[in-house]
Amino acid sequence: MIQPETSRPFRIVDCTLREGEQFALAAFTTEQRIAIATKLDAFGVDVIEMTTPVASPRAEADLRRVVDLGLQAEIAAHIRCSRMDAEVALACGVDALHLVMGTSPQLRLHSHGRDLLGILEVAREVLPHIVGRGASIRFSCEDAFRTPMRDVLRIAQVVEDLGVSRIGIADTVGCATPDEVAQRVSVLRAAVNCDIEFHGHNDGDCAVANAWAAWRAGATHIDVTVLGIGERNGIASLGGLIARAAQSAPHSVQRYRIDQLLSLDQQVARALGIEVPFNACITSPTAFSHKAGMHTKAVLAEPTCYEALNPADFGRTREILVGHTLVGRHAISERARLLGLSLDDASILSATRALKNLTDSGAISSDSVDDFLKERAARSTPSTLNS
Ligand code: HCA
Ligand code: CU
Repeated sequence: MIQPETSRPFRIVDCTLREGEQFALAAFTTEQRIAIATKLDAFGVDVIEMTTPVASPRAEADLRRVVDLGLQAEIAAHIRCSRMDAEVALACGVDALHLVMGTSPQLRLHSHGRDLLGILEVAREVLPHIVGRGASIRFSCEDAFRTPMRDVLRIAQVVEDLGVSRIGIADTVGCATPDEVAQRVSVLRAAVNCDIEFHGHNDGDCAVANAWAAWRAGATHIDVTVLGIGERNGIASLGGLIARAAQSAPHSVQRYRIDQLLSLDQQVARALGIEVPFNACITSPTAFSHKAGMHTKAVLAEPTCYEALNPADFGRTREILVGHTLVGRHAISERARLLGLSLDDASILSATRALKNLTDSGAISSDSVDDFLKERAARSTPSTLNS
């Protein structure tokens, strides 16, 4: 059952340097990894998950480098449920081990080839050697939403008894809906005492909604990446989670430097060689741009008419677009006022009409609109007053 909004905070597990590295366009250098980790830490994410150190020599070296930065955030290594992987990660000095094991019929068959008892056997074999070694342990059920819930519960109870501090439930293929997530997380919540982490892919465009449903149903930790990058079309984005939370539970974002989201998104976009996507929450270039006359009229009177988020909270500014055919007279009047031009109501109306005609065949820049308005103002001012 969905619980009401809660004052319980969520913790952000940022996976940009793990899941994000599995994005088709990602190939971060050591310097980029360090810069991204440092920036994530300044933003205030609670956990920074990094690629397994057994992936490559540089993955191991960079994990050590990031651990040695001594950041506030916990540094976690994402590893298979394997003693060997865990030993390498522990030797790097990580704060946490994030173990993952496929649990769905598909992954049992085609990934590790073990049935439920086999999965439990591996957990029983590995966990006693790594619990109590100075790193917290999270055990995640990969593809949990295509795994029978009774199996998820069985695994969760066994690994909790073996001493893990958090259980992960992953929507690996992005098939879950918010209702299903709420349902599964609340059942899991009732069955275990340890923390619960949700990791959700975006194949069905529900990643942020699912993450939100997970938190409301009792998850303590939410996985995100900067810009939502990851395998295929990625997972919940940090900006999306913050945008959701800032509206539905504003208290929960107070611990994060939300004014740094824009530069964080821009930094990762640069490292990927892309622009911040046009539809990114909060940080897209047009996230606070208003265009149609009906919108701009109301926003100029009262911004909350068409803004659920205050751009100033994120260090952003509102933009009223004027160089297009949907422009309205209130937007033109405001533009004239900002330019210090005195145009009466009739002049504003005729300038708006003229602009609409002018831009019907294509938008023009705001600077061109300014020139246009200045010219109209000069024309409507008697020349004797100009001298
Ligand atoms: C992967 C799969 C994973 C793991 C998530 C987790 C997923 O290892 O690439 O560790 O909770 O989506 O299931 O990202
Ligand atoms: Cu994933």
